[in-house]
Amino acid sequence: DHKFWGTQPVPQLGDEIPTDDGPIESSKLREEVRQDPYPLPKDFQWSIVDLSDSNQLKEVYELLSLNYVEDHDATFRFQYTAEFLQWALQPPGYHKEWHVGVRVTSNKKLVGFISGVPITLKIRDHVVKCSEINYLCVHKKLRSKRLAPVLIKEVTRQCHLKGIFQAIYTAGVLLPTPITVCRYYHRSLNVPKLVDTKFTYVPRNQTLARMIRLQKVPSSPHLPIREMTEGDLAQVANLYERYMKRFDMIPLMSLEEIRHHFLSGLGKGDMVKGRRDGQVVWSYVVEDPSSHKITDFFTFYSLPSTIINNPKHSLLEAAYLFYYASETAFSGESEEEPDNNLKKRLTDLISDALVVANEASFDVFNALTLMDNVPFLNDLKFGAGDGMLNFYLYNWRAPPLAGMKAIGDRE
Ligand code: YNC
Ligand code: MG
Repeated sequence: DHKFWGTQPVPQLGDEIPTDDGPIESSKLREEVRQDPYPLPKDFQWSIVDLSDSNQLKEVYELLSLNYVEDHDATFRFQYTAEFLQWALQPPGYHKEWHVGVRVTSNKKLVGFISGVPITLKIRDHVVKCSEINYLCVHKKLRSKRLAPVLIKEVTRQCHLKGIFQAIYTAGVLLPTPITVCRYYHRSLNVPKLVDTKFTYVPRNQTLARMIRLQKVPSSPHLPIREMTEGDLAQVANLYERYMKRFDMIPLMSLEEIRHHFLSGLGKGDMVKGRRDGQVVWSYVVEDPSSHKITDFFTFYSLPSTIINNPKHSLLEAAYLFYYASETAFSGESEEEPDNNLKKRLTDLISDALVVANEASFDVFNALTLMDNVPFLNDLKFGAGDGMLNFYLYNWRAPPLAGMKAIGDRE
């Protein structure tokens, strides 16, 4: 039983499966929204965090790097970088009021955080202005004191004050009630390190040498890929928009948003070991050599994890598949399921993403069972992980989405 979630406008466990889409409760006028912050337990205070201030950015980075999501047996913990957090939390139209912190009143130490960013979702036939909620975190010493519900209610109030009444969020934990669920898949790049850190293991009847040989990534790409540039954006935005029509729940992105997600966060300076200093996102296009038309693109981002208590390695360098698209989707017979041509093309395209990630010294490449991923995951030697990612909508009732027909996100 969910003392908090039972009070919220989300589909409750055991409710009938909805047959149509729409809000659960209606929007309020600005003056009907609660004007004062929710009360915190004594000794704590609210604090809007200004992420343009490098000191405050560092405080969020430190809170998360010590207290954020760990895997089930506490071997790995996400270590979002400061550059990543700026990229993820300051997209076009962001509101600093949606970066909500909790501090200890006496010494001002940051001990709690939750964030929202604006996102326009298309959910089947509905276009819904939402917030995307992420980075909910309470310091390990303050767990199980019901601080999380207060953080959630406060960020909800801040969204309401900006006229936003729906949200999307993801979590590994099961809450009332997912709209879809995806599994994480992992493609090993640095096999010896993944074995050393127990991310993966050498199965019986297998040797490390054989595993390394089997997982070897080609040294050059199949397709004529190059880094995406500013001049590609109009074509990339157009291809993104048309390709994403294949799926039931997608973010609609303006040119500005495309630019932010794919071309900010490229880092500065020269390439060292396949990356620039502070690089968060990798974006590549395939340009047709004769027509100069952009026919495909892929993007992935860097999200390292701390390796907890390992004598030899302290950081797992993981790349996560983000968005991609291919014109091949429009030349086949079916516009829905990936036909064989599209499946072949995506296999080549994402195989090239593996080449780039390997050159950039990533240890592992991760992807979820969404979009058109499932058909190429096996061919490209991804293995099923034990992590699941549940997708949730706040204050939006909708029939469940078919597996993999949902968007990606940055968890
Ligand atoms: C979670 N991840 O069920 P009930 S994901 C939502 N998301 O409530 P307490 C969660 N709710 O069941 P603790 C949740 N985890 O009694 C727990 N809950 O109704 C619920 N971990 O609160 C839980 N980050 O304060 C229960 O728990 C209630 O001290 C218990 O704090 C929880 O960012 C947490 O995994 C997660 O830092 C903060 O464990 C803490 O344990 C922690 O006693 C490590 O809380 C980091 C971690 C979560 C990552 C994420 C998405 C968050 C979405 C929040 C919901 C947004 C709703 C939409 C709002 C905007 C609306 C508009 C418009
Ligand atoms: Mg708590």
